[in-house]
Amino acid sequence: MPRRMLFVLAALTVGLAFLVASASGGGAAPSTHQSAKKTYTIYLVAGIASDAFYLTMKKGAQAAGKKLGVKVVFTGSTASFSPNTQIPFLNGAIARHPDAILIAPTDKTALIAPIQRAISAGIPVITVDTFIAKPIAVTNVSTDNVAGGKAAADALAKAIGSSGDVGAISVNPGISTTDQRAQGFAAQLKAKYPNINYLGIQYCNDDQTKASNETSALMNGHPNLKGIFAMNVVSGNGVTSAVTAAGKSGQVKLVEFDAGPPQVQALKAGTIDALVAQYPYGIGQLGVQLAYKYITGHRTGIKKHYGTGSAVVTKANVNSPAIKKYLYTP
Ligand code: T6T
Repeated sequence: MPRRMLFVLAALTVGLAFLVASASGGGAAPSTHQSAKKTYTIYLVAGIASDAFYLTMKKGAQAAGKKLGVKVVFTGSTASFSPNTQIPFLNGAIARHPDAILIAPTDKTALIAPIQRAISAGIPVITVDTFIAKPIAVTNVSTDNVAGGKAAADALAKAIGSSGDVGAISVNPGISTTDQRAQGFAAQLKAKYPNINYLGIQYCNDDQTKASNETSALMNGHPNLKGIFAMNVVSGNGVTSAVTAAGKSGQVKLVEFDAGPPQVQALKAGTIDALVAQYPYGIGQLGVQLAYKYITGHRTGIKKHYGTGSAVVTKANVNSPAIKKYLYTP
C-alpha cells in the first residue's frame, strides 16, 4: 500500500476513535464493555416534611422511583415552613451530590441562591408545588393555584349567598402557591361578587395555634362574619378548630385549600363547605418521571411547567371515585 494511503487510513482510524469516545461521554476513557446500569438517586426536599400534602407527594415520588429503578430520598424540616429551616436540608442534599433534586421552595426569592448552588454543582433541580422567581429550574410541576383561588371564591360565595363579610388566613407572603391562591381569590371576588366585603388576609406562619387565634379575633371583631378562606392544610386546621370551639360550625362558612385527613373529616361533618384539593401524589410522580427523563438525556420537549389539576370537593362528591385521588393519604 502506498505510504500516502497508509497515512490517510491511520488518520481516519484516529478520527473514528475520537468520535466514539466523544459520543460515549465527552472524552472520558472509553470502556471496553458496557458498565452495569447506574442506579440514580433523586432527593425530594419538602416544604415541611410533616405536612399531609408533602407526605402524599412523597408516596407518588417513591412509586415513580420504584417503577424506574430510581432511589428517591425524601427530606425536609419538620420544624416549620420557612427558608431558614429548609435551606440546611437542601444543602445536605447538595452535599450528597444526587443525580437530581426536587424541591418545594418555601419562598420565591430566598431559595434562588441556594437552588443556584445546586445547579452550579451540576445537579439539575425541578421545583414541585411552589416555584422561585427566577427560571433556573429545569421545570415546575404544580397545581394551577390562581385557578384554585378563583374556585375557592366561587365556592365561598355560593355557601354564603354572595354577600357579607369574608376573611382569609394564609401562611406567609412570598410563597408562590399561597400568594397565587390569594391573588385568584381576591380577583374573583372583585370581578363577580360586588356584595361580598373582603376583609383581607391574616398570616399564620404555618402555625395552627396562630391561625386559630387569628380566626377567633376575626370572628370577635366581625360579628357578622359570613365566611373564611383558609389557604392551606395548617391554616385550615387552625380555622376549623376555632370555628368549632366557638360553636359557629355551619354558621361561619369555610372553604379551605388542600384535603388532609382532618379537613376531609370536617367536610363530612359539615364544618367545612368545600375543599380545593390538589393532587400531590401526581406532583411527586411526575416530578420524578421528568427528572429521570432529564438525567437520562431525554431533554428535548421538557416544558417549563406542568399542571397536575385540582378538584373542588364537597360533601356531595367526597365519596365519588373521581375524587378519591385528590384526598391526601399521608
Ligand atoms: O398547600 C400545600 C402546598 O401547596 C403549599 O405550598 C404549602 O402548604 C401545603 O403544603 C399544605 O399545608
